[in-house]
Amino acid sequence: MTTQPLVLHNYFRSSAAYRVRIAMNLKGLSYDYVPVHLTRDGGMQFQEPYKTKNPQQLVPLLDDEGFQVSQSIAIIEYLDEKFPAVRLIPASLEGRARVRQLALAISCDIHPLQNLRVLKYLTQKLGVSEEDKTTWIQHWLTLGLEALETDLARSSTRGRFCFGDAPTMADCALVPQMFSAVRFGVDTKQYPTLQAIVEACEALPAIAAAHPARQVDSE
Ligand SMILES: N[C@@H](CCC(=O)N[C@@H](CS)C(=O)NCC(=O)O)C(=O)O
Repeated sequence: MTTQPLVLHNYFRSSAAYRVRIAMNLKGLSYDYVPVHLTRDGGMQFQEPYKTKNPQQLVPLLDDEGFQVSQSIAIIEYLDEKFPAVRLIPASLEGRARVRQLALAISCDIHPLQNLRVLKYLTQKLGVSEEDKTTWIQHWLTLGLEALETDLARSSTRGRFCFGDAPTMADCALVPQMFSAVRFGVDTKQYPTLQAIVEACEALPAIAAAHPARQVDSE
């Protein structure tokens, strides 16, 4: 039994943290929300005590009674194994591979290219204009989401959600990525399958409660 509360080092707008909030809410896990403001005072992720906890200087980070783990996908997998009452990773071998495939396509190949530190490097070190930065973001987002749309539209294992009729880790990744797409000016109507899945997700109170606008540090 967990005696101390789970602690999630978090930032309302972080899509990686948003993935974990969705997973924890779906599992009914309460947690202490520790905000790590990514831009204020140069970014709290670069300052103590956070940078010692996570040398990657990225959010999220989960602390479970002193056991600390970063990387949203590793965190969700950890929580899924530790708290199996509500599963976010399917039981079948093929199902597990499929859900990981979708979650990793988003978290490894779409999201990192529009991460704050990458965008700062483009503008501050390489002198890329704000306009070209937006072109960069929209290019990589569109490429990634188009592929996901094609894949999910023809998928025989898609249900109301990315895999079947209950949300999985793939949905935990998709919802924040589509939120970011809207934020960065991508027209998500081009992706009807993805949009329908996101609408099904957002109809669930657990997922709606994880939205950036509903967090304690929301601005
Ligand atoms: N692969 C990591 C990505 C973590 C990540 O990139 N977090 C972003 C927010 S979404 C961050 O902390 N950025 C801070 C920065 O770029 O300085 C995960 O899935 O947890």
